[in-house]
Amino acid sequence: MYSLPKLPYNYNSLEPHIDKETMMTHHKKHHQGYVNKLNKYMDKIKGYQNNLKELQETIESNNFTLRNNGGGHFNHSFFWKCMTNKKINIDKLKKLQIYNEIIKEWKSIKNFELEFKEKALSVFGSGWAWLILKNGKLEITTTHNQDNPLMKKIKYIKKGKPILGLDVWEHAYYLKYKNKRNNYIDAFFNVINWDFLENNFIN
Ligand code: MN3
Repeated sequence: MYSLPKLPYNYNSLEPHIDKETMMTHHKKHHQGYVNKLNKYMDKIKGYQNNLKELQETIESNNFTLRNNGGGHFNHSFFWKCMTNKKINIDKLKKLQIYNEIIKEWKSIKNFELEFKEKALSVFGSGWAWLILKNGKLEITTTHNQDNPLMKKIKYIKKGKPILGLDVWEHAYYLKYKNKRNNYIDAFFNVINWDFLENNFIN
């Protein structure tokens, strides 16, 4: 069974950038909802373990259940770790391999943020913006709904290893930022967990 991971900080830790109310609803209602639906689905297919034909049919007819809720659980578990309330100082940041790789690709963190923001704003409706590692190179891409760059069988997705992910569903920002996804993305840049990115990049 899948379970809701604990946040690595308190609900109010990311304020003023990401507010407590949004974090609570996002974690306890939205993420929990994906976990519940995923478990319900796993429970359902467990009953079919002795009937392969029925199992196959159930998986195929419930493809979106698995894709949306499995994706939702993975993406949110990843997203919480992309953020932190601990500020990193510039000297330490400059020592990180991910920092130097971003500079190599975009010349400055500002340029990187501009492109990331542009892509995140381009998501129509609900989805995610990602920094991925593809064939040893950093790229920025987006996905719809709860899809992610690890989903191998879905054609439109640019595949790669997620390094950073940003939830741009309205539920991630509407309480504080209303329709201003723009301001939410700027706020997100203040709480990026560079140590987590470094870890994703190296390992
Ligand atoms: Mn979300």
